[in-house]
Amino acid sequence: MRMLGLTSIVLAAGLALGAPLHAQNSAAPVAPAAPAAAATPQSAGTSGAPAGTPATSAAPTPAAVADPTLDAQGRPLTVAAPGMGQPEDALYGLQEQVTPNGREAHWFHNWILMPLIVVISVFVLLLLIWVIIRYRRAANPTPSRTSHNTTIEIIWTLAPVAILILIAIPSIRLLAAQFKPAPDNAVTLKAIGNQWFWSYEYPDHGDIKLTANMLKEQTEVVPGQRFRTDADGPRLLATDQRVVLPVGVPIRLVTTAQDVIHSWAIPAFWVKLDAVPGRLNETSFIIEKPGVYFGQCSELCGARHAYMPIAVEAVTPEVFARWVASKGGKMPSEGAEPQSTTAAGNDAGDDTSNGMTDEGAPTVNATAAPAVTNKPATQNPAGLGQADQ
Ligand SMILES: [Cu+2]
Repeated sequence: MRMLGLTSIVLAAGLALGAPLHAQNSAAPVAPAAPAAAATPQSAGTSGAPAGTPATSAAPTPAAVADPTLDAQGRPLTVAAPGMGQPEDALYGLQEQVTPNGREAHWFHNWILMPLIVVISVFVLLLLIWVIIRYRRAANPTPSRTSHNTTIEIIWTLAPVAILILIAIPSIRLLAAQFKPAPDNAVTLKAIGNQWFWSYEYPDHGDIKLTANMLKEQTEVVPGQRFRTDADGPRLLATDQRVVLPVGVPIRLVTTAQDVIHSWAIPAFWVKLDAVPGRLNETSFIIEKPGVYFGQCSELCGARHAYMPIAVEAVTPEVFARWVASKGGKMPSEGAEPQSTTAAGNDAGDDTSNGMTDEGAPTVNATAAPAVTNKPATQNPAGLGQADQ
């Protein structure tokens, strides 16, 4: 019985390790009814820009193609929908998953781990209650002097082992799937953590660089500056620029950081990947549904850790191609070479080097390259960074 109790403790500990996802779901704020701000200019600092020009912070040239994700005023066309890709009021369990790995993990949690934990916990509880009642001093004045029973000892050793092996099979399969290298036709997104915002690069799509800062509330900005509306997303999760990715296409996510360790996490994608200075971490996923998905930095990284959200807009590959064009980039197929040969010597085992560094330099310490600092944080007070370091 002790072994069984131990097993349930181990399982419970495993569940607790998975708890940050829950915590993130429930701790993230729910969007309050923000004042409608349809008439407010959305692009701070670009008042002179013609209508239709997206308020990009890092676009190298004025784009001839209009950004298909923004309207003429620069507001996002795809409105963040409650119940999809964002925390929900009173949501019990995980967010709806929109990647194959996420769906499998969700199934694993709901149909293997939770039932198993419940059954074992209830079984151990019933045994305890039975022992407490049946063998109390009043009911059992002369206790048995039995100290060994080989049969029961073999059972309570082997049963937990069998249970753990049964869990290990789907668990290791899922673990392997999460770190399976992306295929050659994957879209590479490089996410760079900074104190305290995310910047992004699309190394396979020309020189596209984005900087995403959290959108502040209307009461927190000076008149004329862009602030969050419900169309942008929930409070503390909406960003001034969304990461645009195609659906149905493998995404190769590469993370690194500029200063301290951050973590790029989107609960609906089942993705949480640390962004470590001087290192490149990689994972891959396929988004199955168009929509807007939100996440947060998930590694305690300093004073404004809670204010560096992640917003991803998943669009069809056609819209993605137009978005790339609007940012002055180009699809890999438009280039002189196919994507799989853009980086010299690039192959499946070496694909983190694909575009990560300029001259095919080793990927180690790639963040030392100044190219990462495409733009300072526009909304973070300058003094905070120094004070915290
Ligand atoms: Cu961070």
